[in-house]
Amino acid sequence: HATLKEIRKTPEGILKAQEAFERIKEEVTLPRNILYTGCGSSHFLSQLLAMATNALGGKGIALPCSELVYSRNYYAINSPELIVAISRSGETTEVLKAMDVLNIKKLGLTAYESTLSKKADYALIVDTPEDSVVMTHSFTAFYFSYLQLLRESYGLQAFNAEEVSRLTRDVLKNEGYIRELVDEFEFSNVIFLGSGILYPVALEAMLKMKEMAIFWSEAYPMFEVRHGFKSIADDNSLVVMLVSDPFEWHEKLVQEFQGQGAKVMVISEKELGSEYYLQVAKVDELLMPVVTLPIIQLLAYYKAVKRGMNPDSPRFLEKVVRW
Ligand code: F1P
Repeated sequence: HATLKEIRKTPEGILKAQEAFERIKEEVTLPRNILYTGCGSSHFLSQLLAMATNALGGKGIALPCSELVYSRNYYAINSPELIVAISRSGETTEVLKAMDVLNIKKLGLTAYESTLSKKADYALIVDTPEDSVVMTHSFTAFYFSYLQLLRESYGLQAFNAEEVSRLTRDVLKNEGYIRELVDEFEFSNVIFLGSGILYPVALEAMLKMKEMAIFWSEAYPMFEVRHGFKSIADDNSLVVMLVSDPFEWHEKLVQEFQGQGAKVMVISEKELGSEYYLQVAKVDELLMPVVTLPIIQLLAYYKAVKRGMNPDSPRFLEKVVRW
């Protein structure tokens, strides 16, 4: 499947991301106040980038393109200096429309020379083309490339791309473990949990499950799940916890779900008493999406295969949504 090949290309994608960053860094210095927009996975990426902007001292807000076009009066859009429009294809109708709503500079984040890249004042083109309908390694590469630009713009040292690429290579070594998990435990629903920068990763994981495996999935901010939502978890459920900086609440949450009969998979630097555990290296928190995304993509991929689905071209979905 193209999808699997593309997930496996993540380490190479990080190097392509670095090249794209190096091409644009002399031309563009990002301002402090930035509005991010995209559709589907690209919207979840816009949430990641808005959070990274806030964490690094700027002000970022993220809206799905359709909300920006039709309902922006409901959102606190405080005079942004730049719109960052994200689209793998660069051809999605809504993203092109969203670029016209505010008369400010635009940066297009995309994989191709496209309508989006031509329409934008600046283009960050990350050379990670994909055949699959669903976004995988391009998502991770877009995130990394833009993160480098944010750091450079805000006077911080960019990350070492070679090292980050190596980290993703290590993470991908868990492919066999994930395939075995999916074979061994035939869960009938899955909940992804993450806090801060890992919350949009949980949302993207939820979408990957729905898109690739046509499978019911949920995502919540880590501890918010205890307030009612957890009722759906039972002995048929897999709960995936994406954790940076673990502390005792995380262990208590693992136990709470185990008490309901659910099985928990923890992705973190530390073991927390869960049935399944994937260790990731201790990294800067803003790099956690880079090391966790390949894992949740593989999980959705193997669930799709197990369910006899074709993750390359899922039912009812198209690579580019136009109207
Ligand atoms: C946006 C998008 C994808 C999704 C699906 C439909 O595409 O929503 O995220 O996986 O394929 O399109 P793009 O604007 O990033 O090309």
